[in-house]
This record gives sequence, structure tokens and C-alpha cells, in this order.
Amino acid sequence: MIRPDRIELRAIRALGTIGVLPEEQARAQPFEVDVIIELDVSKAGRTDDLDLTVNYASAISMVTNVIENEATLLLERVATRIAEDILTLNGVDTVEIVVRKLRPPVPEDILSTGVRIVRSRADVHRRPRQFQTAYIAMGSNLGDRRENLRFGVVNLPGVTAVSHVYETDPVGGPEQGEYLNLVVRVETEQHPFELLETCLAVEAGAGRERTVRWGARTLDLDLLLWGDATISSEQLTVPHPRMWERRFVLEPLHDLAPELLPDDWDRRLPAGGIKRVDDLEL
Ligand code: A4P
Ligand code: MG
Repeated sequence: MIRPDRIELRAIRALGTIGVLPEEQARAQPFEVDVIIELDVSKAGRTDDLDLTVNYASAISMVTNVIENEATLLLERVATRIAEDILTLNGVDTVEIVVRKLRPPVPEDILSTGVRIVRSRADVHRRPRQFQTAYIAMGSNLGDRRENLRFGVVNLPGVTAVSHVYETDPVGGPEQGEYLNLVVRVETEQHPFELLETCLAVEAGAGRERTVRWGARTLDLDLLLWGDATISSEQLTVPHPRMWERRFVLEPLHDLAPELLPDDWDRRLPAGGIKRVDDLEL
């Protein structure tokens, strides 16, 4: 049998607080991870199209996120969590993960301790996945803004509530028109990185072209909150790093989940630049 194609990411390094010894909990230690992904790259090889293969940046972000942000005791758990996240990437059926703790704090002279696991999508999906509540902000200031928002709400899977719609002055970026903004609640089985991919696909469906940062856009989706997870990586930061300073985010979020906002949110933000308009007709 011909061996399957593989993508190999070797020696991804990150610092994490993982381990059962007190000194392992006291300060972050160096880890090294290998990720070997089995997937058919023949189409990407023929077409040079990134959408037909795995974006290394996403896989690397998943690794560093688990190491840096998830407090766990065992390397077995770290390896399993990384495998679960990588298996959510399009086209990935089997993945091998090696997690090494470099220079572990034991009296003996040892270079690394480690765990190697192989998991397939079937292993992970046998366990029922849990639903999480996430909040996503949508904004549009190009084209038919209301229709763009409607497109976003209808095409994003798992939407269970939609805030009022607000017309808002643009914040940051070049001269541009006023936005329509809203926030939706979704009940989702998708992990945060998967949900981000879904958001980017919905933006693309609405004809979004990325030219200028903070520039005008047909439809922008920002993942605000995913359960109470904290993620900080190049690909994804949750909670959304700028949400607490933005009235165009907090006002509609307050419609859906006032308990998630600090008591003084309204006083702390500059007033104005926002007015409620008709709700979406879905
Ligand atoms: N990314 C990281 N974290 C997240 C997250 N939590 N949610 C990464 C979504 N994306 C996240 O985003 C760039 C990359 O950010 C994504 O590919 C993802 O990997 P983008 O949408 O391409 O870029 P952008 O939107 O131009 O930049 P940015 O920094 O996301 O801008 P914001 O914060 O989205 O702000 N004024 C009003 N009144 N209303 C608005 O809706 N929106 C913006 C955009 C500016 N001013 C506005 C409004
Ligand atoms: Mg954005």
C-alpha cells in the first residue's frame, strides 16, 4: 500500500505551566511538539490552492494555544487536546502528536520526557462533543448593509439569538461610511479555531475583500466570547481584545447577555456615535 501524504511540523517550541511537581506549577517550562498530519495533498499539489490543504499557521497556533493557555497536569492530556484541535481542520483524518518536556526538573540528567499518540477523527468523534455558548459581533458598512447582516445571521450555523441593530460611527481606520452592527449568540459544537474558520467562510460568502485593516467591509465577523475560554495566539484572541472599549460591540451584547458586562461599562465608554435602528427581518 502507498503511504499517505503527510504534513510534518517539527519542534514547535512554547512555554507552559504543565506538570505534577510543585516546581512545574511554579513557573513556565519549555515544551517541544511535533505534529504529523496525514492528509491527501494531491489536489493542493496540482492547483497551488491553500484552501485545499492545511494552513500551517492554524495548526501551529493550536499547539501554542494549548501549551500556553491550558493548565494541565499530564503530557498525555496536552497531546490529546492538541490532537482534538488539529483533527477539526479540514481534510485531516489522522494525526500523530509528540509532546516533549525539555530538561524536566528531576535530579537525573535527562534531555526530555515525552508522549507520542496517534488519533483519528473517529476516535475523537466517538465521544459526544459538548455545546458551548459563543457570541459573535457582525458589522457592515459597504453595499446593502442590512442585507449583508442578514446574510451573516442566516448563514452562520447555530444562531439562537440576535440583538437589536445599531447604526454606528466608524471607529479607527481610514475615512469610511457608518456601520450597521449587531451581535448574535450561537450554540456551537465547534472549537474556537473551527468557529473562526466558519466566520471567515461566512465573510467570504458575503463578498468580503481584505484590503485595508479597519477599512470598509461588506461583512466582518468577530468572535467575542466562546464559553469562558481565553485564547491568545496570532490567529485568534478570545475574548476579542478590543471588545471592551467598543460601544458598537457592548451595546448589542448587552441586549443579549447583560450579565457578561461589568456594571460600569456604560459609564466608562464615550457616549454617542450610535443609534438603534429597525431590527433585522429574518
Ligand atoms: N483574529 C484574531 N482574533 C479574532 C477574533 N476574536 N475574531 C484574527 C475574529 N478574528 C480574529 O481580521 C484579521 C484577523 O484577525 C483574522 O483573520 C483572524 O485570524 P480581519 O477581520 O481580517 O481584519 P479587520 O477586521 O480589518 O481587523 P480587526 O483588527 O479584526 O478589526 P476589528 O477589531 O474587527 O475592527 N467601527 C464601527 N462603528 N463598527 C465596526 O464594526 N469594525 C472595525 C473592525 C473597525 N471599526 C468599526 C467596526
Ligand atoms: Mg475583524
